[in-house]
Amino acid sequence: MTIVLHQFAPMFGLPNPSPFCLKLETYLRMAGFAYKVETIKGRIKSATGKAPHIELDGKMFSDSGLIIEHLERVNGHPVDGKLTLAERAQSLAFQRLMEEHLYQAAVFARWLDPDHPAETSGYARAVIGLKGLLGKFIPPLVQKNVKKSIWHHGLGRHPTETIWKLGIDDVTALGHWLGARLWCFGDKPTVMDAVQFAFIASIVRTPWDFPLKAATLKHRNLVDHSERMLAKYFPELTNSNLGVTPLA
Ligand SMILES: N[C@@H](CCC(=O)N[C@@H](CS)C(=O)NCC(=O)O)C(=O)O
Repeated sequence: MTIVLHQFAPMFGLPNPSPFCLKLETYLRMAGFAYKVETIKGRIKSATGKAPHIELDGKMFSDSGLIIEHLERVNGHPVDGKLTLAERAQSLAFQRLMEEHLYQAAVFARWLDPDHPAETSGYARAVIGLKGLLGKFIPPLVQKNVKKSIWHHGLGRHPTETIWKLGIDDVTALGHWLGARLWCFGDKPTVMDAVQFAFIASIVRTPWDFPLKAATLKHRNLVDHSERMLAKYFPELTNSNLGVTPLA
């Protein structure tokens, strides 16, 4: 089986600034699949126009969740195979919480945080990666589109403090649910661990401060879980812990 993973370039000391790319790459390592990375430059060439996507034996697949479902099915469920049906239901519900709701608050932080205009436009320029005049004019247009898409989702129609509160509620639910456990289910990581790692690391590694990050840092169990995942699946990055000083 030959897998080519198309994703963005690494950033913030993480394998990827995109939680969906980080989730999928983590899954490939959890399942023990060999893969090659192609860095996306310019337009994303997947069927959905979103990253990540993979070529599997020459055929294109998009959407991290659908890709994982496919790889699990055709390879005897190497990662989530031992979960009970009730655990699968919980895993799916929390994945949806992170990917369909918390994600919007994280995107707001990265692209639109009103208290950090210089940082968010610097991030937009870095991710888009264009130079010269295009590099000056395109990133603000993309930021405008991001604002529109969060508004269409609904979260973006709230005042800023409500957006932070709604994201913080998601992280609080995750923190309380994980409690003192090492992994989300049982004695080894599953797909939900990959998703939780990707989202928590994306929030706490964003290199400026915002209320969602401050609240996430208070959930040491979630930050420790992310560090455990990073050390286990990306040992080449272990020297750079999540860049977080332990809370007293
Ligand atoms: N459901 C998709 C979501 C992927 C997604 O939203 N990717 C973002 C990066 S984090 C993207 O490609 N955004 C570019 C765009 O929307 O044009 C998945 O699981 O792969």
